Amino acid sequence: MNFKFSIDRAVQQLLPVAEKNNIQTVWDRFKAQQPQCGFGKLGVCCRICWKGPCRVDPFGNGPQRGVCGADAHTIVARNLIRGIAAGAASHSDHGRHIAMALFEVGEGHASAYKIKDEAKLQQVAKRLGIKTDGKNLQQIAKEVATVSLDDFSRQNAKVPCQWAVSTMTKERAEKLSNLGVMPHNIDAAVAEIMSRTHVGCDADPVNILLGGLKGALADYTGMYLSTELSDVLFGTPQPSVTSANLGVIKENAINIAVHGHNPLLSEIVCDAALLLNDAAKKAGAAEGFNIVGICCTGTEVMMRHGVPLATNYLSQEMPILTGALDAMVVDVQCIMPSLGVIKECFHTELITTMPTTKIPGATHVEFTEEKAMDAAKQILELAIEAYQRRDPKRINIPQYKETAVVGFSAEAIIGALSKLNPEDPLKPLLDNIVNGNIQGIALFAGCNSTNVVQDQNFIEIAKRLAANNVLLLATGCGAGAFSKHGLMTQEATLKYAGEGLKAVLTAIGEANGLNGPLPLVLHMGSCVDNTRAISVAVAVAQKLGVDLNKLPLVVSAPETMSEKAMAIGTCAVSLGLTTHLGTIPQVTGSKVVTEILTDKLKDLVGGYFLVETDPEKAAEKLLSVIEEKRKGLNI
Ligand code: XCC
Repeated sequence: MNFKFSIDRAVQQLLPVAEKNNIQTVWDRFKAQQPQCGFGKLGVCCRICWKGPCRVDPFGNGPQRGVCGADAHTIVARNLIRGIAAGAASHSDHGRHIAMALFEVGEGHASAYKIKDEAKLQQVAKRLGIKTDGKNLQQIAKEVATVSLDDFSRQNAKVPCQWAVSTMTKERAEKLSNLGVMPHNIDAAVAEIMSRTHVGCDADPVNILLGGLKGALADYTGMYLSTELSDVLFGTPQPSVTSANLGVIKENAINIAVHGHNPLLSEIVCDAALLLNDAAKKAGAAEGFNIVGICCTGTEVMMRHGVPLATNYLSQEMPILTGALDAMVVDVQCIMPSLGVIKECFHTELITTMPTTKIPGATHVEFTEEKAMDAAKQILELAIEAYQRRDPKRINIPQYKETAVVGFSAEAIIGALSKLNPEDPLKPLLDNIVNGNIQGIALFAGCNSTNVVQDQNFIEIAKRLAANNVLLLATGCGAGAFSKHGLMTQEATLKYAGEGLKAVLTAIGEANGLNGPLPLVLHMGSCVDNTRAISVAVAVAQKLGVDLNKLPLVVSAPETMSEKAMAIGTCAVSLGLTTHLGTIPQVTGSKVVTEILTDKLKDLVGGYFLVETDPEKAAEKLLSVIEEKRKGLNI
């Protein structure tokens, strides 16, 4: 197959290395899978029971129902919402882990952790209705953790998840409650999806999809508390300057990549690397330890400590191919099993850390909150040992890296705006939206996929929107793409932003002493951090006295692939936002489901999915949505 795999030049440099060494990469395996199963792609393959697998003939000639009688609509809807359940479970398990760590801190255990952002703890407590007078920080932490954990265990279905209702507009919360899709318990919402999609239960595609919305809102709840409680424990991100792409790997250092999603261990690895840096130097690495990031764990430490990002999802195998990565430490989610195979061809130590994510070929160092520092030290020792095995002749570090200004939490954005108007920080943003300097806001989220030339859709759509004065925000692997390609810089603003947008970003940048504009794309964090963008949107909506679906705000996941992304996308739609997908979701085998997702949901919740694989057309469509919303607001 002769196609371009990635626009990332570092990847382009290393793919021939893989070929020469007979190493299969994600793109080789994608090629080997062609042609992929058409039934699966349409979502009409059902593997829910052992009478099957069954599939519906999309051309109408063969069977139209599975053995049990489920038709294409039932099958497609069930498959989709099972994906949403898996996404919600993943994000929420991450959230539970953080909440448990906060609880331990409140109890006086888990000595590696402390409360780094007291103001945020107070603010979260207030939002959750917890009285704080006369209580010390530890007590407050424990109560916040307990109320958060209640969102995983409440049995009274009449009481909604507190992290959901307390963070959205009142109107939205009411709408979703009236639709019966507001979850009362994250775990129950996931379990409900699994049970209603068991053989012989829910067969009505509309009802099934409503279950999916509920699952997506459980995902929202889990994401929200993950982000906020991580800020409490590790600090709320503030802007800092760092860099991205494989050039961040250093020949003279012991390079350790942290990969996955959960910051609980990677934070401590960063602390331990500072403490033990001399050991690395003693082992011969002049520059000591060099921690770099991959995927969302990378993003978490990038946002809080300016740790450089090596790469995003699709190219996660590449750091090993540089021959200079000594250890890759993984926690949970988006970790390719192939890493265990590829690392066999190099000296790299692959280290798994979570009981639920073990990979054949990896060394397992079990992580617990109580013994976090011990695990981190053990990991550093393994990296030092691996470094001794490094073969200098095989080192091939692509010298590509771009500056990236990162760390735009909601607090950081409001803080920057407050330099223009301390009494009313949102006013300058609103004024500029009203006067058209900023036409609208686009949040880029989601993954990379082999179905798209890596990073291309992100970059092309963003440039087009920026030229049309759309303010750009990004999270997850989308943010990874922008940071690797130099779009999180002041230079990118000067080069690509339309005049209005440039003027606003420059005014904010100057007011904050940056001697120039804010970067073209604001890095808001990992995927759970999509809620940071939602929190700004909610504040804007509340100020305007409208609901979220009225705002000129769009979401784009132009290279999406994971179940978590299915959950996030559905959550954005449930919140009323038009959500673009640049890959075709596996639902097109059902006209009913496709119509609901791309059209009918608009009447129900205000949001819907806009599917467009062509980046140019996608940008045009997103711009028309923004225009339509502006008209609706009479601006
Ligand atoms: Fe995973 Fe978060 Fe997707 Fe990236 S964006 S591929 S889910 S790492 Ni979350």
